[in-house]
Amino acid sequence: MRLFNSPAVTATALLALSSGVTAQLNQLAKAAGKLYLGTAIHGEDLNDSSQQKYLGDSNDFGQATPGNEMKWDATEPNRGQFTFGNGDKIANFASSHGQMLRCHTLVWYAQLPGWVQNGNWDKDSLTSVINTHISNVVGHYKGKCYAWDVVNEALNEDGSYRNNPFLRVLGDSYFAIAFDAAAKADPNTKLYYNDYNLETLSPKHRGAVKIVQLVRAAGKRIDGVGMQAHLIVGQSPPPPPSNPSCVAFTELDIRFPSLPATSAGLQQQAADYGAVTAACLAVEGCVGITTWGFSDAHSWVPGTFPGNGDALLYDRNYQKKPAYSAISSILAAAKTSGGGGGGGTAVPTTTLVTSTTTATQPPPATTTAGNGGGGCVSPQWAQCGLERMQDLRFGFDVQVQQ
Ligand code: 9MR
Repeated sequence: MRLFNSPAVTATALLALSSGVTAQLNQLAKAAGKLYLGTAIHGEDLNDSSQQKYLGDSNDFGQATPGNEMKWDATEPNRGQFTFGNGDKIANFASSHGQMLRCHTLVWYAQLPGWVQNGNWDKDSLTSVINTHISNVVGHYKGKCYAWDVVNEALNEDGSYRNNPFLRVLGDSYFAIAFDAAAKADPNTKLYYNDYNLETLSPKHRGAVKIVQLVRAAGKRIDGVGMQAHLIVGQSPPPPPSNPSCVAFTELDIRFPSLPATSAGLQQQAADYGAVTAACLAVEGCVGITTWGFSDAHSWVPGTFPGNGDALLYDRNYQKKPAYSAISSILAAAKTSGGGGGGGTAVPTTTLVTSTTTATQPPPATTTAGNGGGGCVSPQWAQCGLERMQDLRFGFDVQVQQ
């Protein structure tokens, strides 16, 4: 099933390539009005000098997300004992290479230490555990994280809440508890709900809308929704129609369901990457794209989906794949005169590869932000306008409540 209009992407890509695209991905993303193009960095990557060269090149990757090092099992393996060494290495690497940091993640059913998983909690004690965890971890990184994935993967595919220790004890109140704690610990970081399979108007997508509404109805701040975008070559769903719903692609990779990839397959993958890029460009509220790693030599995919793989932008020998060129070309074609402000992109119609991505754009935001009435809380990220989720009408068919 090929849902993207690949020929349009390919034509645009070829056009831009023939005009000679030499700038790198993050440079191009900023010139096209986005805040960043970034990558996940796993701690072990930094022990490998050959990877460091690519991961630290902020012209390509202007933003970093720690793959594992800020998760609960890494930061509070035992109750009240906080360990930040590995997270700090990534935060320091990002900072010394001039990269923004997306911090990941606070409340998640996975990589949750046994003491949380198996504790005999009641509402008060688990609330206290969440508050302590978040205030310490977010507090430790205060001022360093452009965004935090506050709650991760809390939905089943049918849009219902995933069974986890937090839901079992606290019901759906744990969302507001977590977002409130994060907001208090760092008023300037963007607070995201992050999940996979939100890229279509599915029941799960509507579940994410419900979470946004729930948190806001409780009077707490939630700034964005991360679409992880772990996709499959040739099956990548188009972005939601007429709906500038996502505010970031947070873990993008597009895997082959079987290997080796053919050269036609690599072209399809390039088209799919191009289409995701075009989708972000077409949506003013989409601040940036993060790929989950950069090289096919280092990816979570084969370990989780045996036989699948080659999902990233560089091959196993660190050579750029057609996917890299496709992103580069689409971004180059979308270059704006202003650049770098996050949003406000002017996308040539030739790059709007599917009509479904031509969303009704909210007017560019200037002064006030939606943010639960909080105003522009984060001017240093030049991102105030992107807080206007009420304008983004997250969820397409449901107005986000203030
Ligand atoms: O990349 C991470 C990998 O190293 C871990 O083994 C895995 C364990 O859960 O988590 C991976 O990252 C996940 C991310 O935190 C949340 N979305 C799915 C990612 C890929 O599994």
